[in-house]
Amino acid sequence: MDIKDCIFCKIVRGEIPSKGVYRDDLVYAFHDINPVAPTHILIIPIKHIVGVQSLEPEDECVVGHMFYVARRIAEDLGLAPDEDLNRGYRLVFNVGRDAGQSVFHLHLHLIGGRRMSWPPG
Ligand code: DGP
Repeated sequence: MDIKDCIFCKIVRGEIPSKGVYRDDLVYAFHDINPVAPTHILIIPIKHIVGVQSLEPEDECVVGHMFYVARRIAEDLGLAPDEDLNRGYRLVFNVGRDAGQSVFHLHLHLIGGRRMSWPPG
């Protein structure tokens, strides 16, 4: 697929509206259109990367930054575990169609606000 047709590239460029929660030079974070929990945020690189399956060594910094931004957003939204390690949230990369990836622009799901079970479906 051409980058110009990528839904998340269009969101980054503002061609598709989104409810943003954070943006900097490397990443953009916004509310998932189809939330699976009270809080469901997607953190994506500004640069088009298909997914974890296509990461290159030069992408290590942006992936690390995605996790740090996820931590900060989770704290801002009151999801961070307390001193007894209660509460919490889940961070997920779906990698490939069998794992549930439907948008082929790298994205980290930040999901929280309810108890979650394991293993995932
Ligand atoms: P995945 O299945 O892991 O590829 O997750 C893709 C997510 O992207 C899915 O939870 C729904 C979300 N999504 C798809 N299209 C849009 C959109 O146009 N806007 C927003 N905010 N989220 C979208």
